[in-house]
Amino acid sequence: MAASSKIMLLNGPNLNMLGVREPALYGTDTLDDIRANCLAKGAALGLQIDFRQSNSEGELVGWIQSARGDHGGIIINPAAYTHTSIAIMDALIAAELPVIELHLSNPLRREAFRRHSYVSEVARGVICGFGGHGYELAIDAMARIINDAGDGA
Ligand code: CA2
Repeated sequence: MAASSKIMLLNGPNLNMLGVREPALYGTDTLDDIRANCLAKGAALGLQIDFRQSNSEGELVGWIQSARGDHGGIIINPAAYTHTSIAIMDALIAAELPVIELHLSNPLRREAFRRHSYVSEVARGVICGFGGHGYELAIDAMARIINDAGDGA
């Protein structure tokens, strides 16, 4: 499959707990449910979704580095690293790929410490507040970005 049709979809710390704890904030879907929806959405759009989750900042940085030249774009829900990780921001810059930042909740409606995102500074756009459906919206948006780039736009 061509590099541009492979999308790295990364999930940060504690998102493996989805559906098990805090359903009022993050919904009742498990990460496996979301993964299945993403793979189906990607297949419908001719995209391969490389869906991963890690609780480790270093592992996320390594995956971002490996996407360069091998994937067409990065969709990332960095979870709490959104608000703390210059390392993830730097890796995203170095990847030289379109980045979409994604959140289940709307961090701007929550505590003040969630109002700053290092990732937003390097993302093409941000999708937040739509629960698990946001993942499908992000894949749609990335498909449009990749198709437009192929058109020479
Ligand atoms: O809304 C989002 O997607 C967040 O990225 C979720 C992060 C939070 O730190 C961000 O500000 C917004 C937290 C993820 C924790 O996920 C859990 C899931 C179930 C139970 C406990 C935590």
